[in-house]
Amino acid sequence: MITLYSFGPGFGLPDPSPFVTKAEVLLKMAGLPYRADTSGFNKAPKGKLPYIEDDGEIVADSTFIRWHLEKKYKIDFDRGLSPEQRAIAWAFEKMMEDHLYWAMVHARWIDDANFAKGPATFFRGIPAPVRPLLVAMIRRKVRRALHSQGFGRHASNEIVALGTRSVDAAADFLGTRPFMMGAEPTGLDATAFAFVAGVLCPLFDTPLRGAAERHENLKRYVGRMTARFYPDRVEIAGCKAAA
Ligand SMILES: N[C@@H](CCC(=O)N[C@@H](CS)C(=O)NCC(=O)O)C(=O)O
Repeated sequence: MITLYSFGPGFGLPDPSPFVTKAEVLLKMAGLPYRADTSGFNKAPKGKLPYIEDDGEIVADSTFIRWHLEKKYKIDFDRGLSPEQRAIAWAFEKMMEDHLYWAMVHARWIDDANFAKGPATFFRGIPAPVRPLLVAMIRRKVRRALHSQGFGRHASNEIVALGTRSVDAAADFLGTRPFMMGAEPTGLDATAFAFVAGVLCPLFDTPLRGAAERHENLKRYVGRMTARFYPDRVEIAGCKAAA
């Protein structure tokens, strides 16, 4: 059976990491049995989650996980899409993963109140005497990552403006379709669901959440994906499960 190394449910989301949620939804879409293991972060081959172990083979990174599933299990997550649609799906996926993601990281990790409600809770298990030092060190690492990527050099309102443009683009593209690329879910939906739910997460007070909440179609979309892939959940990110 495939093992998905994850952080485990958090913030009311299937996983605090949109990349882990994406990998989990891909496994659900594929109909492959898997188990989640939350003890793998220290052994993560690229220092990040998710990664999977499949019959002794380790595959790290959500996109490589997707390609592994497609190759090994002869799945085409973009079944029925034209080359042009596949190109659009790839572009939207990477917009969320490599652009919107950083606006999300900024909202969760840099804003003090959001940090206290969210990421700070990851460190609850660390002995109290060393916790403040460790938390400060990891937060500094995230700040440096934001700076290297570039978003961290902008003012907060500029970061929100960039993130909002991506949220609006996703909403405008989805339009009245049930799923991002049409009537049925495709690979992009694993990513879009994970990121839109992450942005809508009611735990965090962020202008970016406000931007997403203005799009009724995005909220219904998260509810639709919840009904399809997390049938035991009544809601995710404040979006009621409904087909
Ligand atoms: N490109 C990777 C990104 C994964 C990623 O950024 N994971 C984050 C959580 S959202 C992580 O594990 N960060 C830990 C760290 O950087 O120390 C993927 O698609 O899987």
